[in-house]
Amino acid sequence: MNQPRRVEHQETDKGYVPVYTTAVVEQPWADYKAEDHATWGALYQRQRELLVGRACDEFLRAQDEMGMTPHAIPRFDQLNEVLGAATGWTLVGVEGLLPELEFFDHLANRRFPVTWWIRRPDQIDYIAEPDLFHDLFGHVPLLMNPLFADYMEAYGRGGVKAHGIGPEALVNLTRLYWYTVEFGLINTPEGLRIYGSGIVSSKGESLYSLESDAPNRIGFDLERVMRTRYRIDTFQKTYFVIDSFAQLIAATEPDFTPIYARLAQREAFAAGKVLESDQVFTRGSGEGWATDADV
Ligand code: HBI
Ligand code: FE
Repeated sequence: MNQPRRVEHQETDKGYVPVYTTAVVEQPWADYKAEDHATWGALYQRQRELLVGRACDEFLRAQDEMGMTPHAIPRFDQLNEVLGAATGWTLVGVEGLLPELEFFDHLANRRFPVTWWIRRPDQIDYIAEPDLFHDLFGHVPLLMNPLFADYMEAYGRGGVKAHGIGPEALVNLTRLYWYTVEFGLINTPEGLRIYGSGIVSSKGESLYSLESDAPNRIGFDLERVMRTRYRIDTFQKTYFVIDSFAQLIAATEPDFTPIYARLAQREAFAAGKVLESDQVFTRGSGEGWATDADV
């Protein structure tokens, strides 16, 4: 098959206009340039140094178990052997962001879509859209963890159902993904640790999420999270903290239909709001927060 070429996304003030393609593509491993492998290696090295003592042990251990190294971009087919044996998950190559239903359907079938291209060297510190580094370094390792692997499948199944219920249900469910899979923290006897992919794949947010005084850090509560708005172009104003991956599984056990009905009657919360009922680990100073309205 002819090798996919990266679709150049038009840059906008929001960073990018997502290319919502649904095609599954082979990883063009032989086509990666030395520059691509060097970008992977630089990002891998830097994040692994940063994440010792910051990422949860399950993440770091899983990444090593998968045989990921800074020496070259990992091969999806090799990772799929290890991942398949561990939890039955498979990586599939994609062009970029998928329409939500396609994305949910992959997760519901234990397929994780991984962007096949990696950012350019000049984007090493920030890229708005998920590239190979965000997906492969950030999302894939925890799929080795049986509990998290179950959560991701349950999330996909829930997403397919939410898509059938309507757009408001989807918004609520997308917030759950955002504040757990992408930007979640976990409490451990040694203190708060990172498990969210959006954090572990970002140098700035790996530091900010644990060490800045600006954000709130609040105990995870399913409906509280599903009512909390977020922005995609700044660090989080609030991080939600789980006690364990088992807690995530337990939270997604019930049928969400009555929850969506309840939430439809209630207003959403601004991203930086702290509620009386919140289990507050740290109340943020709000320093440096964008003042314009939250989404
Ligand atoms: N597509 N490839 C890809 N990766 C994602 O993480 C992703 C997506 N499409 C939609 C999406 N995430 C979010 O809307 C989730 O909250 C569903
Ligand atoms: Fe992501």
